[in-house]
Amino acid sequence: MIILGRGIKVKKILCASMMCANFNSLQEEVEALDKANVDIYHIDIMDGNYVPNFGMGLQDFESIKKTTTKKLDVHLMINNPSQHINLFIDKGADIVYIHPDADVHPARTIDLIKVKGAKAGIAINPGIPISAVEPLLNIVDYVLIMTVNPGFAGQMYLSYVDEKILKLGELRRKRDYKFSIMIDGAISPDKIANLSPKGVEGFILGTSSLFGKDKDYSTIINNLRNL
Ligand code: S6P
Ligand code: MG
Repeated sequence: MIILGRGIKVKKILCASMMCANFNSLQEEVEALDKANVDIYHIDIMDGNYVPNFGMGLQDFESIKKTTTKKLDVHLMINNPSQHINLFIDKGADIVYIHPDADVHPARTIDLIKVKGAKAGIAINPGIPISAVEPLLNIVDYVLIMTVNPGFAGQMYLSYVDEKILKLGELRRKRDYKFSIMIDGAISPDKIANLSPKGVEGFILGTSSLFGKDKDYSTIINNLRNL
């Protein structure tokens, strides 16, 4: 179900970007997001090296995992991710995203993730073309297109990435690839409304659409689903 006529809703995968949550009450945050029926918890892991910031850690991951039965993804913004994927999969990560440019053997790491029983995704930075990762498209479950440079929440959406998103959708149609297209970075309601009918299934929701608003999560998620 990808391109549909007026009035028919396209199914969306709505992911809560937990680095934007209120850490003073993480458990309540997860309970409210569960109630709002988000699909996936998105956990940003950073090493202060691949990106100039530190994100969430293993303990945050574990704490969220304990509170929900929903899926957790880990977005590994770290160098040499293959060295650390066991850590997260053993603690219950359902989806692991690596940045292929951070890994000497990304294809091997993707296989490793799948052998360990998780779904594998690649995250593509704004400055990286689809052609650079084309051989991997056949073996991944998810492609996460970064619409900001990775490392920080609250940045500006980089519109030049739109062309790449559409190109990836086209390539998937042509070659019948099976991955889902996800987008991450400054995802506002209008981006969701615009890109959902164009083949993007998944949206990482941070400060641009979910957190720090004056509405409750259930109302927000419901509105986003109905866009
Ligand atoms: C950025 C990270 C993202 C952010 C998310 C925040 O490096 O991978 O997942 O947490 O983009 O959303 P927003 O709406 O504040 O940009
Ligand atoms: Mg992310």
